[in-house]
Amino acid sequence: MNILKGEQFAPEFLRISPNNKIPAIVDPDGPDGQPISVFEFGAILLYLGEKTGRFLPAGLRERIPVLEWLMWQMGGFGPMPGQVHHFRTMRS
Ligand SMILES: N[C@@H](CCC(=O)N[C@@H](CS)C(=O)NCC(=O)O)C(=O)O
Repeated sequence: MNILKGEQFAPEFLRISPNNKIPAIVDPDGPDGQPISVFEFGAILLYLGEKTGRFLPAGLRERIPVLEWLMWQMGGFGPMPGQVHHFRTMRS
């Protein structure tokens, strides 16, 4: 997916990622053995953590710090370099 060429707006990609953003994944071995697509960083990480049983502790006390840092990444840090990239690209 080359976002500099606008490939994120292709209809087949929008079916996977309706907000035309990467990352997005397709897991051919989703729930019940059926394929599933997931978009948004946080949703992808939660999905993979749930599916593999790794990096997302079952206990609430252990899970909370993982969720705290995930939310920090999604709402605090993540958007900043994303916007820098977007506006630097748009400027030129
Ligand atoms: N909220 C999204 C943001 C992802 C994002 O900003 N992706 C950028 C690249 S870093 C993108 O795909 N931009 C393409 C566009 O906006 O057309 C997430 O966390 O997954």
